[in-house]
Amino acid sequence: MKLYNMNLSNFATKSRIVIYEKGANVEIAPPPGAGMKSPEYLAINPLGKIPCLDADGLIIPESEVINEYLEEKFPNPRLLPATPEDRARVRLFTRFHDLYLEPPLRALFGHLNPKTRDDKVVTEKLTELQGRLDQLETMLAAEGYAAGADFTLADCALAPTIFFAVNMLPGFGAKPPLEGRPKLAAWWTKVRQRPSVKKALAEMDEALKALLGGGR
Ligand SMILES: N[C@@H](CCC(=O)N[C@@H](CS)C(=O)NCC(=O)O)C(=O)O
Repeated sequence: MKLYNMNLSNFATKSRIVIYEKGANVEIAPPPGAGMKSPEYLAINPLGKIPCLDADGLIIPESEVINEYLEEKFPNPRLLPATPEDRARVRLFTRFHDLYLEPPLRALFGHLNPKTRDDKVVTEKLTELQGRLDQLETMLAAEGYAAGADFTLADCALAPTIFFAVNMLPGFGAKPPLEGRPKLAAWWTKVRQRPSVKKALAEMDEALKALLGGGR
């Protein structure tokens, strides 16, 4: 099995955390050719997005589909709970992440440079993102991991995006994501200690520093 990956991608990091957590025998490789839009990669994944799993010939794009597939293929340690109700609780976080929390953050990527940013878009997307972070604060379990005592796919989905939020928001002069959100702050402290998360976020951090330093 092979995961097409870029360390800076928060979606790919979702899947790397799962691979590390499970110690799964999955090769992690960059897309072939000149990146995500190369003819070589588009021939593998016509969506031209990262991540994508080549599951011994079955091509699976979409990080959450990949993660659920990995969960079924490598059931230990389990990252989805035992009951349908608890699984639904975890999936609410992963859907919330993909559909509502991540898009306003992604919309800010093109506006990091103060000289070229569109202030109207920045204000609009920051307002949306702060609202989503408030919603996340109400959703998080009172203690432990995102959905409760156990580390789950919910934590895998949230950690890379919160990493971006923590690193990016101060650059926009925005309220830091952890400020006034005690459950999010406590979760962030805890989840970063998890070895799988620590490793994947260190890789993201290195890639981010290389990008900001112009080295990539
Ligand atoms: N819904 C997709 C989103 C993947 C995604 O947007 N990945 C980014 C990198 S973080 C990408 O490939 N961007 C290039 C593009 O959208 O064309 C998933 O969950 O895997």
